[in-house]
Amino acid sequence: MDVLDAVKAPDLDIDPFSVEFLSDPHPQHDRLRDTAPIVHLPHYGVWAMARHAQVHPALANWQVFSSARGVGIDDFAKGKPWRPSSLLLEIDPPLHDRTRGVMNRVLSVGALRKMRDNFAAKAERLADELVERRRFDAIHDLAEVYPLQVFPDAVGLRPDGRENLLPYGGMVFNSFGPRNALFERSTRDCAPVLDWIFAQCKREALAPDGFGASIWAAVDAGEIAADEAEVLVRALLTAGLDTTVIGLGTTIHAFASHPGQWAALHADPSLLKPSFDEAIRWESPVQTFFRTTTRPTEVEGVRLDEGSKVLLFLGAANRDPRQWDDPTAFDIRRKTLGHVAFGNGIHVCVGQMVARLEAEMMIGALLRRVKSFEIVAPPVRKLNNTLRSLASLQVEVTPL
Ligand code: QZP
Repeated sequence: MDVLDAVKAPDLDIDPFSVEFLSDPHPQHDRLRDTAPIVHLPHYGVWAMARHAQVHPALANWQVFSSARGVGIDDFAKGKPWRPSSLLLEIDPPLHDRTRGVMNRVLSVGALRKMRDNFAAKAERLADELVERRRFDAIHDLAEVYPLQVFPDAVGLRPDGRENLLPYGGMVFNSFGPRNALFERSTRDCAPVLDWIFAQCKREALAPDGFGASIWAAVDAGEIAADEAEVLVRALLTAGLDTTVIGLGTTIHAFASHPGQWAALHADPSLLKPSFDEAIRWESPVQTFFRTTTRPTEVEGVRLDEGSKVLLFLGAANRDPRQWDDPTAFDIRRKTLGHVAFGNGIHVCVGQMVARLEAEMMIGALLRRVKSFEIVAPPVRKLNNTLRSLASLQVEVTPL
């Protein structure tokens, strides 16, 4: 397009990291999507895309929409990242493909097969205990418990200190946003948490049979260096807990607030696995990520300079009425192909098989015991610059 024809992205005077926005993002997502295919947020000097037709292809176009300058609001080209940058998330090919190749193998279906029995046994036991109690907090007593019972063992972490894992994730996901009160509060006393996390990434700290040891085996195979192995173990510890805790919590919230869908799952248990995709489409645990343009580009006639930060609204794309029929409905029979809750393209979630296995085991264990859920107190939200989650969801179950 001729530069004279270039259109200007409309300004939207919103702060997507404010308490107001994060407490109730959906009306703001409508505004973002309905205003234009790409908008400018003058509050931060960044651009934003919230329609599926722009978000999905931008995620696939790493050549232009790069991750290497950070997937948060900070531009690594202009300042030091909050933590040493990731060799997986905050990097592009060719380097990315070498580390990603290792992680693809570490988290492959074959590697997961040997975890399956333990994941199942832990889910059955927890479901027994909770259904026995009738009333419990589906977040505090279930979603925040089950992943911590299975994932750290799968990685090969020592038993003590695991209480540092969720706070660490909370910090990192807040650090993708601006230095607001959410960020400051979660990172205020971070030193002991960071010390523990970094110590667990060392070879000596990891059991010989877990995901962590598999990463270190790639050092012996000459695929990665020792300092790279540490950063990849850190990626597991960052990406593997909060996300699956929220994925489980969201799935239970979806079913508890849509009793007809739980009945539909009872009627057709083959919908168990698809229902997890629908839950994370409906309320995406990871709401946003930034990319940075590697060169001047154009989106629907809008010129972006090289080095533009672009905020991609995954959660809004997953509810775009231009893409989905009745997008606010939680419908486990829906075809969810193309949802971006796990991203899209080369950075698509490498741990998604672990998340899917946890959900299949835990929701399946509940399905065999619970006839219906009743939400007995207003759900309480937990705010984070990147994650959409609940702090509490009090439920009462009716056993089968
Ligand atoms: C976090 C890393 C939802 C994802 C962005 C989670 C995530 C993935 C990778 C890393 C961190 O490589 O450190």
